Amino acid sequence: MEKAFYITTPIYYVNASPHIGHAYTTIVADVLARYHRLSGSRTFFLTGTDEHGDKIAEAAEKSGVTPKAYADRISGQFRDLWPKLTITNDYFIRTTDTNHIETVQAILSKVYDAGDIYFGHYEGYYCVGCERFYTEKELIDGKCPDHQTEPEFRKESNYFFKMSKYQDWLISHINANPDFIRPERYRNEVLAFLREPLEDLCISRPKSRLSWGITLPFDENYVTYVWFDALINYITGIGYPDSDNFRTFWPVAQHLIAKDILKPHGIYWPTMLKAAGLEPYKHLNVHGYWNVDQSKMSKSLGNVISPLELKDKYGLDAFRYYLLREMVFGLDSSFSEEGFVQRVNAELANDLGNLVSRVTAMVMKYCKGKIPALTPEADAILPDTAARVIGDVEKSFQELTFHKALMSIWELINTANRYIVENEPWSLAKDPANQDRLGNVLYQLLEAIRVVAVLISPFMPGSSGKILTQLGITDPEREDFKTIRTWGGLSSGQSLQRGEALFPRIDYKPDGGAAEIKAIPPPPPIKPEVSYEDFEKIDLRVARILEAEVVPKSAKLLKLKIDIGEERTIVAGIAKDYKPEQLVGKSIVIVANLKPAKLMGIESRGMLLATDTTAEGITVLAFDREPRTGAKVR
Ligand code: ME8
Repeated sequence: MEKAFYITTPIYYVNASPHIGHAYTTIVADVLARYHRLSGSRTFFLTGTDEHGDKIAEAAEKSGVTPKAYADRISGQFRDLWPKLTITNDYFIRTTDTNHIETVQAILSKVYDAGDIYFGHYEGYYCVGCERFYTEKELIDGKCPDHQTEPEFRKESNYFFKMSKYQDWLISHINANPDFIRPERYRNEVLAFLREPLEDLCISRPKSRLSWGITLPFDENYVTYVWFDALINYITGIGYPDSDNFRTFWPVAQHLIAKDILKPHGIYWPTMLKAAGLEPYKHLNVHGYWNVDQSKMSKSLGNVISPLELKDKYGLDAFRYYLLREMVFGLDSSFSEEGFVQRVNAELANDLGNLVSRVTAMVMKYCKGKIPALTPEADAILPDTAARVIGDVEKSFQELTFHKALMSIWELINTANRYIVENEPWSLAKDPANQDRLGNVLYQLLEAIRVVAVLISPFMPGSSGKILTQLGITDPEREDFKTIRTWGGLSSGQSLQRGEALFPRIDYKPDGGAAEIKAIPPPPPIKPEVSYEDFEKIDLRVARILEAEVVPKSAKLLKLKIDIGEERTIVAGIAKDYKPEQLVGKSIVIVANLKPAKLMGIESRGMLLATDTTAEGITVLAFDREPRTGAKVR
């Protein structure tokens, strides 16, 4: 049977312009869709906009336009943004589209006719930002935990969906399908909600208060509650009820969301589907928040970062790479422009960019720009690493551990970079007797680059295409997850097409300026092995910095008073990268049994651990949670 893959993003509210939170979810969906296409699956990727409800009506009123005019404008911003981020959605749905309105009414009629909708009275706390009622228990200090605003108290007669009737079914479905909601922490969160009795869901709003919505098919004085309307987009978008797409894709549906909308997706939606006689979706994939200064990035908090600005400043592929490499899917991440630049310089410009430019330059120089021959006595290291990495990347895609997929790909890149250092093609080139060996080494490197180019293609489609073109591949589209399984796919004799640098190095200036700077040499090769006993001779300890001051007349040195269970003074050459006040209170790691040394007349009893000078300067080793001072580090 043909493999099929269906991925959706949330449909975004049209009350605010897109920021990197929206861009992240949509790029993740795009990476997945591209991967599944490259693996030979029939794929459908849906995104769109959520346009009804109080929130949009309020935003439109503030702007002095009709809700529809307002929705048209912001929906257009989302629709225009996606091609600029090379998003390959198959369809863009709007909840104001006629086919969606008809589908919502059809589902409402079905559930109503089945007796699962009744008329009743409700009062409770409503957060307009979330467009939902909160129980008192869910509020923190009386406020919505997401928007940090006080919800409105509302009393209304309305229609209700008998959600409570499906509580037991939902619990058993989640228990029987451990990866229905993933990662596991969110499955547990939904199960925790379900430990309390589920209330029925209020699914209407009286037109006397809100007219911007889809009229109920059984009472024209009411419009549909925006979540009951919005969730149904996932079936409208693939042609519910009787299209070929619906039959192919609904059984494999996967939704992608952030944790803010876990409850509607984890509870309302599966029970709505059950009541409408439809199968539940296959997976709900939930990610964390992009934070800025510890707070969720959101329009209401006024701390948004624009995806287009970043893309224009640093390039699209660098932006896509950073988002997917930095965030561990499921956990929160902090956005930092400085961190972004560090990754681009170290991982893209240095590791990947230099690999491609060094290898292609050597083929130009030593092989007249033509791909050399692969001889039978080829080394195993690169094909073996490539085969393992391809397997690891595929596994990471199944588990949605995108950062791990990229780390695996970088293992192959770094192995290739080491292979250059170990085999010194420039030395082989000097001896005519070594020409076969030289050709072989360069062929292996070019093949590794071909595999890397295909593996990165879901993440960085533009750069992948450029690399494949540089390798002289005339039809890059034909390369996929199948063609890289055979080592030796490059045709000997084919000419390379050298291009410009893939990822120019960025000189980061916190005031917002960015310029290219000179290349810094790559890190030295790994040193020879040592035994565990030898390693154990070095006593590493957690130290807390008590005081820090500049060493007079020295540009590089700082004098640090530290606590490792006893007080000591150490001197560290980090003054160019750290100000004394940034260090006080920090926990670091020191070598506690290094022979004391005098630096500028001060005795240093120990040495702190930090990176060599890199393009980003020196980075001191620190902890991700507070360790015990003096603890041994191994
Ligand atoms: O909730 N970090 O729309 P919305 C990560 N219309 N992702 C973020 C984010 C952040 N700081 N901020 C937003 C809605 N997102 C409803 C959805 S679906 C039937 C209806 C992303 O515009 C993330 O995907 O508030 C989150 O779930 C979504 O935007 C919320 O978008």
